[in-house]
Amino acid sequence: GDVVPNLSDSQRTVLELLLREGQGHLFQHWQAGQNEEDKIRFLNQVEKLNDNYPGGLAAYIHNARKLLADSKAGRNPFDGYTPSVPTGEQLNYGDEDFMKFEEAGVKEAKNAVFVLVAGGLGERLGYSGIKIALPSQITTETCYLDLYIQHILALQEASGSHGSGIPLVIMTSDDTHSKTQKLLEDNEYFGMSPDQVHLLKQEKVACLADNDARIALDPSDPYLIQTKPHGHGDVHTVLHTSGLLPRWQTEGRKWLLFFQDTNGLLFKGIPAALGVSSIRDLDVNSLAVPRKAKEAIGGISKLTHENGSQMVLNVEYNQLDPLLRSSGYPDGDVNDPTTGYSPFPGNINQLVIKIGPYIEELLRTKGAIVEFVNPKYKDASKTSFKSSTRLECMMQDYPRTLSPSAKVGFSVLDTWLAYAPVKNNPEDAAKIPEGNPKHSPTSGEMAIYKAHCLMLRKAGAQIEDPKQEVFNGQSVEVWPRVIWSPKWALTFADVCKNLSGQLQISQRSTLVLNGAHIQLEDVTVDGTLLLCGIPESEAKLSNVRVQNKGWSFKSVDYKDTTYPEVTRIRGFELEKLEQCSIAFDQPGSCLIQNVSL
Ligand code: UGB
Repeated sequence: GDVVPNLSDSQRTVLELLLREGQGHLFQHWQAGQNEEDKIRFLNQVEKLNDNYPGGLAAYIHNARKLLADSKAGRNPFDGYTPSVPTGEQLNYGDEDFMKFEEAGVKEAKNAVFVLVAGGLGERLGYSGIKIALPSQITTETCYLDLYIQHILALQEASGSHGSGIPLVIMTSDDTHSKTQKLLEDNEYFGMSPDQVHLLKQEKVACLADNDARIALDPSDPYLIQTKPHGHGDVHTVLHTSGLLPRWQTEGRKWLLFFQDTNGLLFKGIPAALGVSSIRDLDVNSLAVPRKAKEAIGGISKLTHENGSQMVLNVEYNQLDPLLRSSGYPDGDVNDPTTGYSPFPGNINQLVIKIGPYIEELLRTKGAIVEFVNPKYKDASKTSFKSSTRLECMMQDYPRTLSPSAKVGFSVLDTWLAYAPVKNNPEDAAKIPEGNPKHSPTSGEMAIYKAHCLMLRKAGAQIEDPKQEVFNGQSVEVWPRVIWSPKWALTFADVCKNLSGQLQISQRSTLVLNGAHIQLEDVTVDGTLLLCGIPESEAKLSNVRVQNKGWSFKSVDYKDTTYPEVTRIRGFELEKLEQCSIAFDQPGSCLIQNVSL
């Protein structure tokens, strides 16, 4: 009473809670009559931490004690389970089944809600801004958030979405919230209506100083609890508490599509994956790609318990190797020599979840998700930590608590089509052995060109082979720089519909297609061709040959600080020498034929 007079009831409640939970050390330095404002600030923070965790701070401390004890004893969450390779839907780009799934997925998109987790800072990338503001590629400089919104708007249009359009949720954190808000406002929400976009902020959780889950104070402020991010699993908690889920269900929405911040190819697999969820009526459908052993993506595994129960689940990359070693695979996480890939499909954290069962499950769990702890111990006695730790959670762990009757599946897509994340800084990427994915801004950009070229090839176009070049110490394939907006094509059927005769593109070329109705019939590009059209225009190029000096990449060393950070991390800039640019900016049809430009 003397040390902290005049407390509100809620402040007193959390103070008593901490004392009850063995956290008296937090108050040891408190003196009567001193630092009154700091004490109130501290208790306000405690109230917030208590409100933001399902079950409050007491539950957090109890969960932490249990997980820390398990970690000290070397118990892992999958003890008693044996992993095996599960079977899922294998999707082959452009074949009949793929096209059937894509068609169903586009129709179903009107019943979808998209959820982007973008609370991470991307420390591994070493970029000081928010990752969704980075250009996905520099030919059109479309940033990731713009790219995602363009796709959602194109799906909205193609599916005949009703009412207020397809909602987009963006989970932010204190690290990313205001910059995300500003990016949206500065760009008029990239064409979305502001009420379509919901920013939900995740809060950090208290750090823990030892195995008794004693909460850590911030080293620079004795009246502040040190906090750290709780992980992307918070997305389920923030959705549960937002009150938005029942509203969407009432509006007839059926699917939630979760996705991550920097994958320039992620929407290439979404129509087919949504089609799989809808046709197979899956409660959970995870997108996957073939995985290289030790790649920093989880492995989708079938886990069979000693008691016979089974679940299909992501096993995170740091847990897969020890789990395999302890269950009869002495070599751990290694490639199958016949395929050169890990036998476990790689989780790319794009999840399609059916909204009805999701709401029921979150009501049952109060939005909580299975957690883990990863303390860095000082020594083998595991009695003290090098630095404070905290509980974490992952969004792909959602199926962990589902009943065995839930329909949990996954869909495997080609990596070239669906997965090109940007996570690693140039120095780390350059150290990754040849043949393994770099996951850098350099590789992420090149993958977008390659995907478009391979899709065109699949549709019958003649695309010259790529050239091998080195940027920022990474050897990459440079394909012709083909970019199209989702208005031009969302599916393989759209690509085929827009092409007739022969399309030929040389390696040094750039082709940008930005418009809903642009037909190419017998077109040859050797240089740069930029085509854009308003929605009311119907354009066709027939028997057209384009030749000019084009655009090329000039190498930039990441250490060269005369360049902006965004250029340095990808390792090249664009030299625009010459181009042919045509804008179809009048309503009605326009035919350009039998010319060399
Ligand atoms: N994120 C948040 O929104 N909040 C957080 O607190 C943390 C992250 P990382 P990670 O496909 O590439 C995941 O750090 O965790 C957002 C999967 O676990 O890029 O190493 C963040 O903004 C792994 O199984 O990824 O690995 C970003 O959008 C595999 O699927 C997203 O969460 C791998 O991603 C992912 O954060 C992958």
